[in-house]
Amino acid sequence: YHRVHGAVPTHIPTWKAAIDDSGKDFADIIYDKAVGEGIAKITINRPERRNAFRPETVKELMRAFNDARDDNSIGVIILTGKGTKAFCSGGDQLLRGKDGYVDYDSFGRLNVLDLQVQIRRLPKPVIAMVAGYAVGGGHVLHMVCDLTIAADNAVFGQTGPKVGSFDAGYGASIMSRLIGPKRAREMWYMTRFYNAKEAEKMGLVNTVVPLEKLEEETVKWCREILRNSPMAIRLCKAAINAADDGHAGLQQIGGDATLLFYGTEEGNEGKNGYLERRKPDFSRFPRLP
Ligand code: S0N
Repeated sequence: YHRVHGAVPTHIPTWKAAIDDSGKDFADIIYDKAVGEGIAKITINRPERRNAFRPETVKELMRAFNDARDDNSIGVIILTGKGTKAFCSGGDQLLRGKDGYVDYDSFGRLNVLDLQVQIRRLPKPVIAMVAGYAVGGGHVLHMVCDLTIAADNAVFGQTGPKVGSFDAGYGASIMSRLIGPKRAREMWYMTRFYNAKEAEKMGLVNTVVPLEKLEEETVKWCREILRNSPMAIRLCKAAINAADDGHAGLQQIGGDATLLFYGTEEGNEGKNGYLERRKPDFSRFPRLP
């Protein structure tokens, strides 16, 4: 294989700041694209709060993910946190009002749930690049990503039952799938923290690398994915999520089937018949076994 494709390059790409079609700058995140590479990188930029998110942070993350989804030059998205101390420490506890997180208006919000769904449904791989703490809602964010590359200083855990919160959605169900129900109960009931090696053993992360190699390794994984068929990867993501995501999972994979069908002669015969005001002729298409 490598004789045909050559070794995967490991150099750090040239990152270029990106914006979405609103034209507005980002304040809580950094959004970059790798020049000529097909990789987008979304960085939570609140290191003074260990990259805790507030509702505005989540809004910006959703804008960036939406842009990366729509940009057909992008094939893989990295989600990370600024600095080496934290990937993300969950919801910003200083902004927790009586009914959720409050910042840009007076309503309490739990909008990180929409972000989780967005990452899960996005038809391109999302890779969590984790240095330092991935805890609370930050831990759930890495779990909903397709892959996690951890630095050797990474720490994983749920704090909810200690600080008066919990994620009984993906935070519970995806964790249970990843590490099994016994371990998931342990993580949630005990609120212990686990180091990178322990997390790897539990199946929470794909690999652990020295902190100084984190970006290099993550980009290498992106490049390796980008060599493969985007449609095959899209279908694999949808298929792996389908059963767990119920009707929404079926809708995603069903939509992908429709997308492929639109590209066939058979699909176009239906459309052409309608536009040409004639009966469609499907007789030449095989009824496959
Ligand atoms: C991350 C920890 C372990 C790091 O410890 P360390 O390195 O000793 O640093 P600290 O001195 O503790 O922190 C440095 C500065 O950063 C601030 N800070 C850290 N985390 C947060 C945070 N989450 N919110 C606000 N500020 C934070 C510190 O206060 C400190 O600031 P200064 O220097 O000014 O004192 C450690 O910091 C830690 O344990 N952090 C808290 C982790 C936590 O409990 N997070 C919240 C967990 N809950 C959620 O995430 C909610 C989940 C959620 O969002 C959700 C889920 C399901 C359904 C809905 C929702 C929803 O609410 O939307």
